[in-house]
Amino acid sequence: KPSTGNLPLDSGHNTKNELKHEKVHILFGSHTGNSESLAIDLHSKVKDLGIDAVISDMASFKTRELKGIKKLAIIVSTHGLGEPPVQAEDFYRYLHSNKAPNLAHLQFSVLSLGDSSYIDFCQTGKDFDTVLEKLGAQRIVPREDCDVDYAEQAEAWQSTFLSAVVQTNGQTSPVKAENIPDNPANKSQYSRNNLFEATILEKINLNGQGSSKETVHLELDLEGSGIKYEPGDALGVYGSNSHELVESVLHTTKLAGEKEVETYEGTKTLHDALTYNYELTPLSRNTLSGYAELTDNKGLKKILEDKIALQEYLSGRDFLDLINEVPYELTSDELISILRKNTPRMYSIASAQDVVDEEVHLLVSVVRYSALGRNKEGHCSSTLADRLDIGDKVKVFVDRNTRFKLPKNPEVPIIMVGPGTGVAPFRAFMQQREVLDKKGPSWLFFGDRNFTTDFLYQTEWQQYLKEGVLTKADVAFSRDQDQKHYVQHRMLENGKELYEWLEKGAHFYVCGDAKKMAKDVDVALKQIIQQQGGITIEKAEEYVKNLQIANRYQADIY
Ligand code: 2AM
Repeated sequence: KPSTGNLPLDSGHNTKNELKHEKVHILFGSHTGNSESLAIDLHSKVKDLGIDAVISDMASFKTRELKGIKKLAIIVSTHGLGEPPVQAEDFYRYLHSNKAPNLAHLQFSVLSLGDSSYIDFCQTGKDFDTVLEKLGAQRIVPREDCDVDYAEQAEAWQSTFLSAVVQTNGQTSPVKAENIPDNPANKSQYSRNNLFEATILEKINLNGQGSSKETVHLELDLEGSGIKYEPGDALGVYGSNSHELVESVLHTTKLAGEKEVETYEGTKTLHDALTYNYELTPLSRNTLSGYAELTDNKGLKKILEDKIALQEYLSGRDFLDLINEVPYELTSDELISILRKNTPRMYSIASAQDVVDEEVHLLVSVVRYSALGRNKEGHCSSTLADRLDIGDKVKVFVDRNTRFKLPKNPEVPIIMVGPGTGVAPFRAFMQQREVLDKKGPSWLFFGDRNFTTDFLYQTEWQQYLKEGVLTKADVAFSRDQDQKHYVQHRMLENGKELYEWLEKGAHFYVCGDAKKMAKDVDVALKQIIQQQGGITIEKAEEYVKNLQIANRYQADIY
């Protein structure tokens, strides 16, 4: 049975309560647990209004129940690549299949979470919204598409949804939604709504000289913040734009940096607003579309109509490229109105508090490339690498990930696949297990380009192996020989043993690149199960599906 965390699931058969209102059903499809915590919050708010409510994750929801549901709230996140979270896959497919029922009796609204730096922003939420309407259901309040910093928008949607629920029941008491709860175990005053400024204690480039990569290990001080996190959680970090990029934008737009502008954080100079409050890189779809409207440029509008052309256009471009290519005299207010609000980047935490106490460690891959004749860099990774030093402060918050967690029982075996920065949460896992007397076996698959320069945390893994905290480690250095060696090749070579671990109840974790690596690892896993289990590929897929449902296959991929 799928786990719903610590959530007491309402049976839906509560006949003792004679409520005159229609019951509200809340369905969530969570990727990292944000949709889940918003759903839990909505559930309690509906109940506070004296209205019966049922909450369920999409994976364990029985679709035949749809017939009896009158009011439905869907809270769902979109995977970075525009796909539904694993938890939502089956329900998503069902609604889009020819088995989907007529839903004329149903009123609904969708709250979707996503990241607007991806082209398929909130696609899963949009799809649910469209398909429910197509099946005859009526929208009670419009869908809300939330960006990474979702708190405000989610609160606004919740408030309108609750008002509508009350009104459609013939009751008109005003409804006020309070703040979205943060981590319930976290008694800290700091949250994504009240950022903590952490001091950088340590900063080391882990790659050796001559490496083609730059991967920075950071230690941040949380002292006095009361902030708590668990292995598997991520840290939201706010970056800034480089002085050169801001100056170039000011130069091209011929706007004065000293001019005062109204930002979402009050009045600031344009220079500061462009440095700290808005994003200039990468170019976002919304910024492009805002600029296309302002300039009324036919070429840009055409690009925006075609997904492939858009993807290609946005790739490697930043705002400076755009204003150089399509000149237009922007006012400072226009400029600010089309730029993306500074949005945090999420980094998987690389430490456990049982070991590092009031610190948090991160592993950050520094993004640098050259495109359209200029050197470019990642907004946040270059802030951490170039613009902040030991002793400087950076704004952070903990982003809980309830869907990437060590097994509750520390004796359960774990298999960890984490090439590149994907290894970060596994360092946290090992720290967490290091302090325990009894612990189960653990197996790490790590990969990177070159052994001599890119073996991240090499001595720590060796120490963990020696101490028996880590049972096995297999590494794949892709560029030390002519042929590519990847983590999935190491998995396949060890197929027999890996399958034995799974059969013994091991949890399987994968962290890192979503576009290729995690997909290839998934294919390898299925192949191993098929071969070693002597079953068909369909049965192997079912085996993997069951691992997912049992929360024994967890992915933190980006
Ligand atoms: P490459 O850069 O030589 O292709 C961490 O980035 C490591 O993951 C690198 O060794 C990188 O290899 C490797 N990698 C790239 N694509 C991968 C894939 N599809 N599956 C597994 N590892 C991959």
